[in-house]
Amino acid sequence: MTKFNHVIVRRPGKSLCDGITSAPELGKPIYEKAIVQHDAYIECLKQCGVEVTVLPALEEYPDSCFVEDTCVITRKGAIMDNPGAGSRNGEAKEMEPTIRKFFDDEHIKHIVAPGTLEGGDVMMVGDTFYVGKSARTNEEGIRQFAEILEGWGLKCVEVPLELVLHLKTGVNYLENNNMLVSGEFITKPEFEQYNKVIVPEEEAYGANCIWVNGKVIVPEGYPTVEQAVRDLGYEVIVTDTSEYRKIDGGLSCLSLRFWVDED
Ligand code: CIR
Repeated sequence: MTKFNHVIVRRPGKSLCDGITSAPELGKPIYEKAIVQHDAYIECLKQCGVEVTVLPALEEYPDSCFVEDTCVITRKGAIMDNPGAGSRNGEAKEMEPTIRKFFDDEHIKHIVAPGTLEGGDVMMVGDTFYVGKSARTNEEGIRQFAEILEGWGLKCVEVPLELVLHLKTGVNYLENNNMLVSGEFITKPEFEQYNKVIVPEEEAYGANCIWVNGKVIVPEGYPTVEQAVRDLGYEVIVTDTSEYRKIDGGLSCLSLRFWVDED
């Protein structure tokens, strides 16, 4: 059964306003508001019973608060990503010393060039890892990822993406066989066996919710999604991520959630 006891986040920097975006019409994030939302996000995570490691901002990387894209953490070890976005590539190296506090050499692997992979393209369902082939994650990155997982007795399933940035932009697993799906993911055969909760197009951003120890954190402003998650029987925590949405960031991107055995 999935359970998390640790979460890593990174504070946004003032450079956040220069983050990559596909939606410039939403305007640039406002740093002061982003900080308030980040504080609230950390509080939500704490309510889920995890220890939160808060890393300092990295001004040279405008998108570095989206730590999910730097690393994939499985129950067998951590895989350092090789982010496909040029301006973000160095973020994985910045994350590695923190990952080393939790995992030894033997339990840290790397995706290396010409392979690229961003954690936003990876969705964990038990011991199966769905990975989106996207503009950020390429075939060679997926090949390396699958090989590492196989060595650990874990499974990789490739999902080709057509429209969205990352896999988890449009599909998120809430445990207990429940999956939030929007857009192109509604009909994908890879997800046929799950109890799919269909997110309406006008609330597509709300498909990016996170399950943390039985509670589900839902972005503020997506009432259909919120109600659907409540109807599934979860305790819901709502938080505002509107400043991050302006640069294509959602709830999952803002943290790395994992379990480590402690003695
Ligand atoms: C980017 O384009 O890389 C950032 N502006 C947003 C990253 C979102 N991360 C994610 O979905 N995992």
